Amino acid sequence: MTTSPIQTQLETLQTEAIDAIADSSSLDELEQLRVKYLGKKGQLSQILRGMGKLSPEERPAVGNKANVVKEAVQTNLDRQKDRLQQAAVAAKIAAETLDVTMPGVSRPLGRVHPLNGTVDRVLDIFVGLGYTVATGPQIESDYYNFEALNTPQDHPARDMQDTFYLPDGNLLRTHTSSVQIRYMENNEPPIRIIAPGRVYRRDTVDATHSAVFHQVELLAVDKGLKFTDLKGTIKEFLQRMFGSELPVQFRASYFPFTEPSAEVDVQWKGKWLEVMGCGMVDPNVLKAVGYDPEVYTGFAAGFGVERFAMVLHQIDDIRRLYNSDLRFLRQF
Ligand code: 2U9
Repeated sequence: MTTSPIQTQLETLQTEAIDAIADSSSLDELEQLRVKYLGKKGQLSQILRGMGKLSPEERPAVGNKANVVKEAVQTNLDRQKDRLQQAAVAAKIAAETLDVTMPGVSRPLGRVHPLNGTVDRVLDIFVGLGYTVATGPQIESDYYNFEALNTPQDHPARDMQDTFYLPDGNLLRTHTSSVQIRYMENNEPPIRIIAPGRVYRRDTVDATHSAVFHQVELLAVDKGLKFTDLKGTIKEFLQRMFGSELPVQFRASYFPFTEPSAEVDVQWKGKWLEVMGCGMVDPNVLKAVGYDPEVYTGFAAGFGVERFAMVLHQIDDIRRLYNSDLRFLRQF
């Protein structure tokens, strides 16, 4: 029996298809080859369309051959598909491999600034004693910063602290006492509050003065509060802050918003150091917020956070707390 041209075409198709499949490098490419050779409009279908011209005797042999070719191409397609899929998985695994022996990227750990650390400790102590933290605006009116604190326009105490005035007549608060006035206006006694915050004074900057610094002030108002309650609170606070055996002394002083008033010294590294001021809230201050001074008394105290931090950490210049020198800050 002679080989018909169709059989030759089928053999050529098989050889070509198997070579092309072996050379394919992606699943997409492989799918295109399947369509090209075995698809409905593919080469195999086109060749088989020519079978109509064959004699009935020739047809079975050609039909057989066509099936053999189709199966051979399909088997090669399937094998190559498996291979490419495995290669894709292997490539993905290789790309995702994590070398746990590589050195890590070290990220420097931040730390709490000594000023914030000091405020945090102070607030912890007072919150432990039942106080609530209160805050308020840094731009204040004359009323909340001075007038309500028994410091009228012509009061000599206004010369004690020079103030930054704003063009609109408001000012940068010189203490956080304005926070306590606002709090008292909105709350009834008994109150126990602690007001931390930034304050501003027209001071010439030197090793112990800054035009911007931080204060903490405390205020308690209740029936029957006495100077001894103030002394006990302050002493307890200072001993928790500096050490339980710390010697503390109170010296008579003057502030417009407290009467009587005192300054508080602690014995630290062999010397008496002034660390804060305090006193019984002046009846005029209680009146200004609508509290009856015949019914309620109060005590208050205030101190500079920078000064506390400097004493606690033996810092010699207040400016070190502001210039963000990491060699300095890393020590805390
Ligand atoms: C109200 C009534 C009274 C707060 C007080 C001081 C004494 C005091 C200074 C310490 C160093 C400020 O940072 S500093 O310059 N403060 O000596 N402060 S009594 O008295 C108040 C507060 C609020 C309503």
